Amino acid sequence: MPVHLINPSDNSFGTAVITPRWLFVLAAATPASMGDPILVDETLEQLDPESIHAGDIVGISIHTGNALRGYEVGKAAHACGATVVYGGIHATLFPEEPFEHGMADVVVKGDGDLAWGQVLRDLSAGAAQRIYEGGKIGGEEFVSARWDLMQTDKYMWASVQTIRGCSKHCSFCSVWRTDGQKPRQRSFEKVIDEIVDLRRRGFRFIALADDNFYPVSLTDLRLAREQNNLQRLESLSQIRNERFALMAELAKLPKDMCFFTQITMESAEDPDFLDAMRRANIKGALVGVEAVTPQALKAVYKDFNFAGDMLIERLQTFRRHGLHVLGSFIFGLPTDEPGTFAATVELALKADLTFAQFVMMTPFPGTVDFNRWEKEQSQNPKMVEGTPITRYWQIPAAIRPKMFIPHPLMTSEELCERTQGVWDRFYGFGPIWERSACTPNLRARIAFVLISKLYRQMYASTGISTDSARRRKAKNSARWIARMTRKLFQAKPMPNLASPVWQPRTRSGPQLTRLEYPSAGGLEVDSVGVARS
Ligand code: B12
Ligand code: SF4
Repeated sequence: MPVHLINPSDNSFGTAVITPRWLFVLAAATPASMGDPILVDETLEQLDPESIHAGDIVGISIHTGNALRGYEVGKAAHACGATVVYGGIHATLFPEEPFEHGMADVVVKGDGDLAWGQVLRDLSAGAAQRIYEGGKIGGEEFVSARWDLMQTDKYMWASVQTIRGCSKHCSFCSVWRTDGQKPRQRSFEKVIDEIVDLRRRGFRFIALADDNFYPVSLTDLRLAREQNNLQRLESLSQIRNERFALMAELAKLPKDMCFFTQITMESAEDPDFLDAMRRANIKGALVGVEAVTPQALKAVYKDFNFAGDMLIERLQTFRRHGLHVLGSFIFGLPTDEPGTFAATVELALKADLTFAQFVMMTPFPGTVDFNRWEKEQSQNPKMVEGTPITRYWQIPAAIRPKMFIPHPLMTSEELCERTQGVWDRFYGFGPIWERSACTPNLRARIAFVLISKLYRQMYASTGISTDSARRRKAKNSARWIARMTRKLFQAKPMPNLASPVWQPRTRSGPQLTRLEYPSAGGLEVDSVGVARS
C-alpha cells in the first residue's frame, strides 16, 4: 500500500521559503513496514493525480487557508481509488467537514505523531476507524522529522519545532486552544540532533517553528514565588532551564547557522534570555505587536503588550541585544481608524524593525473572535453563492470576500487599500535599502533586499490585493525572486559534522552536556536557568 503525503496549495512557486514540517514528521511516523512515503508539497508543484493508484493511502494536511484545495486533492485521490486521510488544524477543528467536502475516509484530530502510525496499521488490517483522536501528546513523544526525504534544493529554510502551545489567550489566535496553554517542550538533545542532520545536508537557516519561544516569563516566576506555589515554581523553572540548555547547545553549533523564531514581546523584559538567544545564533524573531493603541490591545486580550513610546522602546530592546524583529501587525480591528494606518507604519519604521507584516483581521476558527462572530451571524447569516460567510474557506478564492467582519468605520475596499499602502511604504526601495545596512557585506545586503521584496510580493500582492492583474504579476515576480533568493540561502553541506554525544539525564532536569563541536561556546546553565558565559 503506497503512502502519499500531500501538502495542498493553490500557489506553486517552484521554490518555497519554509519546509512544511508536518510532511517530514508524518513521514517519520509512517511505519517502516509501509516503505518510504511519497511526499508532495504543492507550494513547489501541483500534484499529478496520475501518480496515485487504487489502493494507495493519501494523507492530506489542511489549515483553514488551504482547506478548499485540500478537498480538491482529496476528491482527486478518491477518484483514483485511494483511501483518503485528513489531518491538521482545520481537520481538528471541523472533523466532519472533510467527509462532507473532501471525500474523506478517515480524519485525525490533534497531533499525528502517534495517531498516523495507528491509522496506517488499522488500514492495513482493514479495521480503520472513522475519526481518530490524536490529542495533545507530551513533548517527549514528538517525532523527529525525516529530512532524508526532503528535496534539499527547493527550500530556503528548514523548520524544527522545539515547543508547542502558548499560555496566553489572544482573541484572534487558536493556538492556545488547539495546541494547549501548557507548553509542551522537546528535549534539547532531540532538537539539536535534527539540526545537526540539517546542517550536514547544507541547511544553515532554520526556522524554529514554535508558537512562542518564551514560554515562561519573569512575571510568571514572580507570581508563583509571591503565591508561594512551590510546585508551579519548580515546573516553570524546569521549562525555563530547558530553554537555556537548548540555547547553550545551539551556541555550540557551527557559527554560520542562523535561527529565527516567534516570541512574545514580554521577552524584552528578560535580558538574560535575549542574550542567550543572541549567543545561540537566533538572529531574529517574529513578535506579535498586533496593534499600537492600548484600547486595541485590550480588545484582543493582548494587554501584556505595550503601546506608544514604551512599545518602540521594547522593540528596540531586541535590536540592542542583537536580535532582528519581524513585527506582525493586524489591521481591521474594530478600534482602527483611518489614521491608524499611518501611525502604525511610522511606528514600524521608527522601532528599528527589520521586517514587518501587516495582516488583515481574519476570524480563524477556534478563536474567541470567530466564536463571537459566528454567534452574531447565527440569526441572519450572510451568504456568498449559497455558502454562509462563517464558512468562508469553502468559498472559491475568486469570489471570496477579502474581509469578513464588517468594520464600523471603513469599507473592506478601504481597509485593503490602506493596508496595501502600508506595505508599499514599509517595503519601498528607500526604507529597505536603509534597513539593509544592518548586513555585514554586499552579498548579504543583496540577499536582504531580495528577501524583503520577495516577502512583500508573496504576501501582500498575492494575498491582500483585490486586483487580479497585480496578483498575477506579483506571483510571476515572486517565482523569479524565489529562485534567485534560494541560492543565497544555500550552504555547503557538512556531511562530516559530528553528532553530539549526550549524557543521560538526571531527575533534576537538563544536565550540562559536553559536545564535540570544535567551537564550543562555553555557556553554562545554573540551577535557576540563568545562562552564564
Ligand atoms: C511555523 C508556522 C508558520 C510558518 C511556516 C509555515 C510552513 N511552511 O510550515 C510561517 C511563518 C510561514 C507561517 C505562515 C502562516 N501561518 Co502559520 N503557523 C506556524 C506554526 C507556529 C507551526 C506550524 C508547524 O510547523 N508545526 C509543526 C507541525 C509538526 O505541526 P502541525 O502542522 O500542527 O502538524 C501536526 C498535526 O496537526 C497533525 N497533522 C498535520 N497534518 C496532518 C495530516 C495528516 C494526514 C494527519 C494524520 C495528521 C496531520 O500531525 C502533525 C504532527 O503532530 C503554527 C502554529 C501551530 N501550533 O500549528 C501556525 C499556524 C498553522 N499558522 C497559522 C496562520 C494563520 C498562518 C498565516 C495565514 C499567518 C498570516 N496571517 O500570514 C500564514 C499562512 C502561510 C500559508 N500560506 O501556509 C495558523 C493557522 C490557523 C488556521 N485555522 O488555519 C496557526 C495555527 C497559528 C495561529 N495563530 O493560529 N506559519
Ligand atoms: S498570538 Fe501568540 S501570544 Fe497570543 S495566544 Fe497565539 S501564540 Fe500565544
